[in-house]
Amino acid sequence: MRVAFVGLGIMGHAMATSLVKAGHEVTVWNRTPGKLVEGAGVAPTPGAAAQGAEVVWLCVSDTDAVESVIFGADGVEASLTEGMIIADSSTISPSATVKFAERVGKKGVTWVDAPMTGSKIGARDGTLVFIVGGSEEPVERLKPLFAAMGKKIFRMGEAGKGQATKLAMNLQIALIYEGFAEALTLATKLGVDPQQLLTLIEATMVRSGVVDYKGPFVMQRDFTPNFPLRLMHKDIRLTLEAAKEARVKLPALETVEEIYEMASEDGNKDLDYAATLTLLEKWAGVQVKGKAA
Ligand code: NA7
Repeated sequence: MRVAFVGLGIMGHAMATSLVKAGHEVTVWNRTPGKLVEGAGVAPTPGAAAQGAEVVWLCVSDTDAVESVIFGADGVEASLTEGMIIADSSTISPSATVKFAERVGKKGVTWVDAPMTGSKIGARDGTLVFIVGGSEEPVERLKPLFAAMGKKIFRMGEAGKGQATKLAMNLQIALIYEGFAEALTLATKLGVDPQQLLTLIEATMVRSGVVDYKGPFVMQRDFTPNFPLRLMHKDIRLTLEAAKEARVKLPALETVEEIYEMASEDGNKDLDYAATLTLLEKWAGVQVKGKAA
């Protein structure tokens, strides 16, 4: 398929590379020039990238970035023609997604929100899981592209429902990790070996995918970003906004948001979100260390 790929960050670069490897005809655009994908064409603007494309795939930071690459100066909008699909893998506001979908719908263009989970490693290995909102027909047409970049798709309903579900998923990741980080901090302060605590967690119902994944990194104090703290913080804020719009109260997430705010102020925003642990350690006056650290 002819695909315009907009946004070559940690995730987008790997995803566009997977599309090229699967034989699709890809043209890329990135805000900061100089980021290239081997085998793909480069366009000077998002609008130019979208010219003649069947699908415009987005992977940019946030709601404002999506709005600007689609509807801003030199944006995709001027190149939209009937039958095109915009697929958005950025994690953004569900209600803004519905508005964007309505606006491009007037030109006969369908919007599919396709945020994903699987982080940097999933994007590199083409094993992402896509959480999709949009009508069945365009989602079906996108299947070869999903297959090139991921291992599974879950269609959750019409446009916006992918984003809504993604926020509900990240809410859990943030809270589960925070529970793990608080447990490690308390146990260390009370003189328990954190490595032994991790072994116990893994042998009991306390075990979780989040801890399976993050535990080994934390034990080695490796906070290089698989999923940067600043992006998880953005998702937490989006979740709280969506909750406010829907008049839902999320007291635990509100507290975790404050921790992310302070951890960012402490200079951790470009590290992995696992680095929120370092703030708890600072307050407790301890450092969690596994045997390998
Ligand atoms: P990164 O690595 O922070 O990359 C973000 C990308 O978004 C990068 O290409 C940025 O371009 C681009 N960006 C950011 N703001 C804008 C604006 N205003 N206009 C155009 N392009 C912009 O994030 P990830 O790849 O890890 O994640 C991307 C999304 O997937 C995000 O929503 C996650 O939550 C999930 P730059 O190179 O900085 O010029």
